[in-house]
Amino acid sequence: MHLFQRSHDCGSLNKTDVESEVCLSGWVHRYRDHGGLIFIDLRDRFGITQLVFDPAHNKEIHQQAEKLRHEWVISIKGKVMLRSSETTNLELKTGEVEVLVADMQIHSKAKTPPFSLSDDFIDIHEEIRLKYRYLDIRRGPIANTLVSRHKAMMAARKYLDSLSFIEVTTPILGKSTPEGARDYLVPSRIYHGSFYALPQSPQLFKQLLMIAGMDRYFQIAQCFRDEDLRADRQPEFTQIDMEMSFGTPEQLMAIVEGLIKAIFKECLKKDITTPFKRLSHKTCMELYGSDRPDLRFDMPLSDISDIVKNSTFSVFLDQLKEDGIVKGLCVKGGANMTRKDIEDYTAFVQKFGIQGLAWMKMQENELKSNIVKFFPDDVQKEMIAKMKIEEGDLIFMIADLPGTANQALDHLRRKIAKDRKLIHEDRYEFLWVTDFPLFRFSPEEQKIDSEHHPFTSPKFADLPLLDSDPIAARSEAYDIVLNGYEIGGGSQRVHDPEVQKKIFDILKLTEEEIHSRFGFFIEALSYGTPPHLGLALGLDRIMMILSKTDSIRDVIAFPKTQKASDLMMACPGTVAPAQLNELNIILGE
Ligand code: AMO
Repeated sequence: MHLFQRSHDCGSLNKTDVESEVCLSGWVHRYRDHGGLIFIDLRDRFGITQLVFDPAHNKEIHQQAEKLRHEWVISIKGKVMLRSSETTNLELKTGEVEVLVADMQIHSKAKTPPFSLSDDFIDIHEEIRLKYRYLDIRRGPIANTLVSRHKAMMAARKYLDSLSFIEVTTPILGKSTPEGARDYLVPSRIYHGSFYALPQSPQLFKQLLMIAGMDRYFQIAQCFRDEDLRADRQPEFTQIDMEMSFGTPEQLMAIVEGLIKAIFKECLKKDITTPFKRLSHKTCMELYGSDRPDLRFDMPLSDISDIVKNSTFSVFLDQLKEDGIVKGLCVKGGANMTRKDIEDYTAFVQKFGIQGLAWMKMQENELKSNIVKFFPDDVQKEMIAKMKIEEGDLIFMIADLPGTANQALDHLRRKIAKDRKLIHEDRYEFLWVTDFPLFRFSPEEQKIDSEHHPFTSPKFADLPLLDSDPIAARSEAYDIVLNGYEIGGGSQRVHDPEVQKKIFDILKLTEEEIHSRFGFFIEALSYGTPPHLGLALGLDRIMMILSKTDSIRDVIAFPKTQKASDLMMACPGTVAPAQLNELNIILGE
């Protein structure tokens, strides 16, 4: 059979095409038999066009059309006709016209799909959508996010190319990189007992490319991390990864802001305002209890430890004696909360290990609550001034260790904002968080870890702290936050092998570990390393926010479930014994 040659896609015909002979191809989206005339909505990625089969026009083709069913794939030839004003469909791009079919090829029939593809809005259980992902994509909304993702990648490539960044592909089979998550390992067939690790990011390769003199690198890179999954995490995800030599953090931040601007312009036709806000990690934690605050609403936290130490409220005083803090937030207009609301918020913070939630309401110009009597007038005055409490407001206060109090208040702040609809959903609030601590101490494991990764440079001024008080040292690292999501992170790198060695020592890596894990890298640093810095943006998270969805799976063509499985391919799966033999792997019981 000679395949009809498509002249237009299904989203392009309009009034100006009336009387033209056209050829369209696509899927049968809807089928209506109006006693005689058959109407078919033909769908492809670009849109929908109405076809008309008229027995008076072509009896044989009309008879063939009677057999068509949903999702059959066809091509047609026909003439574009103007629809009457009563039948014009203004919701469709092609709604003013229809095609009177003269000839048709049926390419393939379709089984009845497990869910309807002709209605974008019906809620289908995600498991079934993931099992039949190719049908889910055909429905439309996911296809739209994929198109948008493509535009973002094209915009990124164009923008970075214009600034002399070149895209270099780095290996997928490599050595473990210390990004902090568990690796996905691939056993070697040739070297029994040896493994490749899939990259958690191209971190070491991009630094090696700087040592190699490539100056400016980028890559739209697939990364793999075997970690606990959340709504914004996938085991396999995509970064827009960058690195540059001889630059400053200021320069890099301006380049990244330009990159994000280009992506937003391309995908949303929106001009975002730059430069983005900046907060040091310390201030950010003080104000929001989190290093990725959602700034689409106000409601900062206030540390009132110094004020309430002059109260007689023993719950607060006891905590302050135990190195705790007292911190709170002010809910504007919150005095209308009921006892039940307050009880619910108390139960909510208890999930984060908090004992209780203290509250006061400002009504008739005085603070009211069951605990006000423990707070002398001057203490109340200071609280009112610091927390900016006004008539009709409510304050919540938590006394606990700083980490616990901050975590609970961060969650409480977000929950109240959601419940009281305080979030400006149409806003994009970017924030740079800078001056992170270089290390963090893990009390459970009694050991020091890198806050980012071990190649992050200490702030120049804090270099002496590496010897005296490493935990106090700050890093030249910066995260970028959008609407409460961490969408990227990066840093100035260590380019001095001595400093790099000192950091490994603080991390308590033995000579042997350093040698076996990073020996090649330390050696590379010793052959003339330019000062360099970089950053990686989480493309999936950016697309998630741009597409206004809460699930990262909605912006990935073939995502994994929360339990890291692919329901369509039924993977991970078992392999043939012969394959295991080749790899010299014996499975345990
Ligand atoms: P980092 O680990 O901060 O930095 O990762 C950069 C960004 O990648 C995104 N991201 C994820 N997205 C989806 N699923 C995941 N499991 C996931 N993990 C991370 C986040 C994050 O901000 N090599 C460094 C970058 C550098 O220093 O240049 C790195 O990978 O948006």
